[in-house]
Amino acid sequence: MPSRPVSTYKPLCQSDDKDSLKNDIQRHVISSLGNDYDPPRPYPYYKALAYAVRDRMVDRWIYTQRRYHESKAKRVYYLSLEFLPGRFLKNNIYNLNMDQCSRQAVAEFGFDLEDLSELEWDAGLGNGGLGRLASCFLDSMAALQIPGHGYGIRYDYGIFFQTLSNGHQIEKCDNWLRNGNPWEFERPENLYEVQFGGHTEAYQDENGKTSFRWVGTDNIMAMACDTLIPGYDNGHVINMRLWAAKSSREFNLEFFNMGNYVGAVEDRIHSETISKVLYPNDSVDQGRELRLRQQYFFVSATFQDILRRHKKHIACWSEFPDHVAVQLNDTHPSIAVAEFMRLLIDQEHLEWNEAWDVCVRTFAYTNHTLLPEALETWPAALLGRVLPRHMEIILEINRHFLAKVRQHFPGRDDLLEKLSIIQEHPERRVRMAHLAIVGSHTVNGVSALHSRLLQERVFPEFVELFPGKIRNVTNGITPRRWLLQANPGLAALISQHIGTGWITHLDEMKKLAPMVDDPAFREAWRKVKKENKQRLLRYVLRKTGINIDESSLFDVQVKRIHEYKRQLLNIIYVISLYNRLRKDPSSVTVPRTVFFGGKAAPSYVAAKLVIKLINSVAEVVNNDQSIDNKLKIIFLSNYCVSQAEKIIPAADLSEQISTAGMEASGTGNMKFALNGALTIGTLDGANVEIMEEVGRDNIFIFGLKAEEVAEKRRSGHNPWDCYHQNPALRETLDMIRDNFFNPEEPGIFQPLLHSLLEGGDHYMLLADYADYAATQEAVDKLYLDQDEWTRRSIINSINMGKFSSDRSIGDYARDIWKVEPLSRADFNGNCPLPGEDA
Ligand code: 26W
Repeated sequence: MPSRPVSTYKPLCQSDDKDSLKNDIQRHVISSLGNDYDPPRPYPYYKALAYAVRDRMVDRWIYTQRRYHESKAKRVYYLSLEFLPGRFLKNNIYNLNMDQCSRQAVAEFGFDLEDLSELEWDAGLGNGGLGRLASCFLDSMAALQIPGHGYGIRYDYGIFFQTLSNGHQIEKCDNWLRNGNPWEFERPENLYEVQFGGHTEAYQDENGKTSFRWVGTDNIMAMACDTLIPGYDNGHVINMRLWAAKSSREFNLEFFNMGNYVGAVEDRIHSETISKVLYPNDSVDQGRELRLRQQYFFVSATFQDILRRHKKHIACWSEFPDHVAVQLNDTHPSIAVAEFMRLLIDQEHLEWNEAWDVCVRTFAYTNHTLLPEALETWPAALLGRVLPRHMEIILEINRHFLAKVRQHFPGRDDLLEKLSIIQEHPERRVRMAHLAIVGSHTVNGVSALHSRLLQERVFPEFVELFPGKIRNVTNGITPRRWLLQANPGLAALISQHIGTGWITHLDEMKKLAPMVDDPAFREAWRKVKKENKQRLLRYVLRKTGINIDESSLFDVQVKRIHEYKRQLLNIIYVISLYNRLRKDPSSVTVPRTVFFGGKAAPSYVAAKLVIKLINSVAEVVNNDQSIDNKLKIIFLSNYCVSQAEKIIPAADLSEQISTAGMEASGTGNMKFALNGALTIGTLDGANVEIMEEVGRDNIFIFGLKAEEVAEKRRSGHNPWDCYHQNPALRETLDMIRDNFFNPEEPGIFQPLLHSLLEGGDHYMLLADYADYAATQEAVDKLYLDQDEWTRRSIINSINMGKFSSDRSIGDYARDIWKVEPLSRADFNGNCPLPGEDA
């Protein structure tokens, strides 16, 4: 197709004023939704508004595409099995600067934008931090005008919907597409074919060279579903392209012609299962065949799409990495290394070394975890069966790699085994992290501490072999969703004093530093927090029927439930607080509401038991009239992005209490601090850098450091010593043992106690308990001094500049991708004049 110059693009040019928006909404109610516009009903009006907003993005997107094309800018492809965008409506409205006119438009139909927005189902296509990070990164790429694309899978069912039954987690399927999805464009007319299974065969090509082909495969089609991601007030719109599996037409036809109609339909259903469901594990790899198929399905479709876009514009393959950077979000898409080699060698007929050079210069890989059980490996037999040609290529990559290892470390056969992409015992498996490291030019961890531990503990020999390859890019969060949108009161207060520059330059929040000493400003800051707490309180009342005291300290731990995140440490402390209250209500000076939220992987028995324990304790504590309403425990079911937006702005205290050395970064920690919560946390992940930014005096740090945890594990830690030395801890553990909270189901919490006392307390809960409890008392003490608390709250919030995902994306763009932002587009809702040069 001939290229279409920017200058000839004629936008449809819907204007963003209220009246044209109203017009479009009613038009969509009629012609897109087939409804009567009168009387206005909320759901069709929500959807019609979404369509009207989408209309305004499409113009800008096409325009952005043309600018990429014309400028021949280098592009970034962010490959991720997970994206966790949450709701789109308000986000898109804010980013397009349509806030005012949208509110007015819907108000004139009798609606409130907040209420309409609640009708949208969260897009929950991710498990937790890694998926949400991917979505924050897309927002920042769009904000910074970086030519970027997100690629992933359009799961029919996202992360499960969590309900509680008698305090136990119950998983329900998240049928998020049930009412359709007004944001996406499905593209059934453009499909790519993805191969599976079959076998490889050698043949002589026309020059007599031995080549390989992959034949006899089962094929599945990939259909693109595009969701547009607008930058903040800049006319730049990027695309998140998610693949949905479709049955291959030919294959069906064959069955059909054989008269096997039902067989054909069954086969179709079978093919389409590939993109049915997101795997709900956020750390332990279950090694299921369908998961491998998902990974390859999405990688194959993505590379066909990338090559289609770039092939015709490059003179030779060696310049491909000057046009394309591919970022692998964890090892989940790392089969891409083998796939790209296959395409270059089998289809493009490059020599091995030439292809390898192109491949390594194209990829970079982000590691998100130090947990050994989370490092993906695939049984060689399985990989060989599902992707036989890739298995051959991986073995060849490994042969070349091990030759390099031998050369570098002569006589060190132990290292060959350690570094090999293939693990031999107890079963032959492919180590995807090794494949990703070897196949990339850069590997990064996600916080300073995590990157250092990666270098020192997990991959020291790789550091020696590839000096400078393993680096750090500290994570970040988008201030558009996590402050502007989630906390409009605070955003308005900030803008009132320093203008709106902070929205795209979060460092500018520092301009508020002099205001810390202004009592009126502190008062205004407190007022916003109070209103946010009232908003959350109303939500909790609606959802649980529980009344909470708005003046109590809102103490919050929301994140996936995992032993290393230590929700158990938190609830054990809460029980000890309860015990103090039972003995003497006046001994506790600060009333607290302790919030928990988070999902446990369905097969993670210990994590599910922690949920049950929290709920059992809540049941007893919340119904105990003797404690003067000084303690409430709230487990909010189905924690998700939209719920986080309600909880985080209302928090006083942010619990970031993982065992040091185990949380790669954390990003919730950043969201809370940005919204003025004080952190109680260990020196883990990005907490370390948060402390550096806000100052040691403005954060509650406790517990063992990463090195001390390692040392204690080596030298042996005796949990019984902690038990015997701390009467409050002992009392608490005894109550759990004696079924105080679960008289109806005696013994159910024994496994938790066992892992603490008999199982060696791997996560150092008991080792850190005393310091945690003492630090919680320091929290209470400070909370009594509301003025000082507010001062520190402000200091936290205004020093979060480093944790904007704009900074993270800026680092990636400059240091890893080597891409330049496009200059600011002229297209800002206004049509460029014909012939005008953008
Ligand atoms: C194979 C199953 C699986 C699925 C997801 C294994 C591992 C994962 C992710 C690595 C889990 C995850 O979300 N990790 C989190 O990534 C965040 C973004 O970098 C970090 O802030 C968190 O500390 C890290 O736990």
